Amino acid sequence: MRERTHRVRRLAGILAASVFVTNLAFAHAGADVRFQAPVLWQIGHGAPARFRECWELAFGDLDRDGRVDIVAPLLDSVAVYLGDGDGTFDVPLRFPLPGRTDHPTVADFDGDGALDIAWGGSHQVGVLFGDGTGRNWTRTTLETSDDWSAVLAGDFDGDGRKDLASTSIDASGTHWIRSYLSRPGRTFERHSEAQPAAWPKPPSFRVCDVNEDHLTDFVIGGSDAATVWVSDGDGTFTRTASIPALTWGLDVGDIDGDGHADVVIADHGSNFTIAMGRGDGTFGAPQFQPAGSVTTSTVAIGDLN
Ligand SMILES: [Ca+2]
Ligand SMILES: [Ca+2]
Ligand SMILES: [Ca+2]
Ligand SMILES: [Ca+2]
Repeated sequence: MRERTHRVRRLAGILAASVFVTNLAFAHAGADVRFQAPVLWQIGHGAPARFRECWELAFGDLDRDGRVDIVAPLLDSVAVYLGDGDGTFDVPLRFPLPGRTDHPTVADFDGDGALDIAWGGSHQVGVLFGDGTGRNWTRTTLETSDDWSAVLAGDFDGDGRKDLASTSIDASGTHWIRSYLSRPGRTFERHSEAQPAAWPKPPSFRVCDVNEDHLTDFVIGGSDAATVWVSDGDGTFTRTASIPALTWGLDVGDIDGDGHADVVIADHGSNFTIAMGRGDGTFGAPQFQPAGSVTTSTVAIGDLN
């Protein structure tokens, strides 16, 4: 059993972001759902959040003990919080990166059964290959040419092994979708396509198989629409839908139970924008769901009752 120094139960001085640990208490009588008090950690870059700045955590069992662990972005590193299984986490382990990242993602890219961490950021896309302990990582850099990149993980070519894709902006302002299809020996087959569609930095995005062909697709937010990109299977993507909405946050899931993925968008207004999927990569006309008195900036789909 690994040595535990001391547990992180609460880190004071939250600067900009917090997360509700998945230590949830459900009362199953009727629709009465209660949560335990949240545990707070500091993440981000050690500075107050800028306008529309967004950091995201990645989740997975990095040390293969059956307990969920967390990867958090920091200014010049990622922090790995190994879960204790009761809603608490060990002291975070920091692993340096060559620059800033906002959205680390977790998947097994080399197919060895141990989760790896991918990141994109300023002049960098790379992978930290894990050994299944959560404590030892081998860093590989895949891309350095773009001013900024964000990464998505999924099986884009359908061979059963997780691949990497990035959305990026280069020094000339050109937007790119690049893909890195996983190949043996921790190598990647690269594809790059310039795209006319613009998205903010950093965008909101989610991966999902929206056209039900078992190839991972993605939905990405933009300043006037969220666009749906369906995988062609060869490392390229085709835009199949554009859902008009200023997109601060979005999520993809089957919200009406018809088996097809739907999109919900938080537009920083008083409504959520909802587009029902048809299962072929296209979506119906946007509908609007009042959000009450709050301003919508992020959204997550889940079965809460
Ligand atoms: Ca774990
Ligand atoms: Ca791996
Ligand atoms: Ca693959
Ligand atoms: Ca698909």
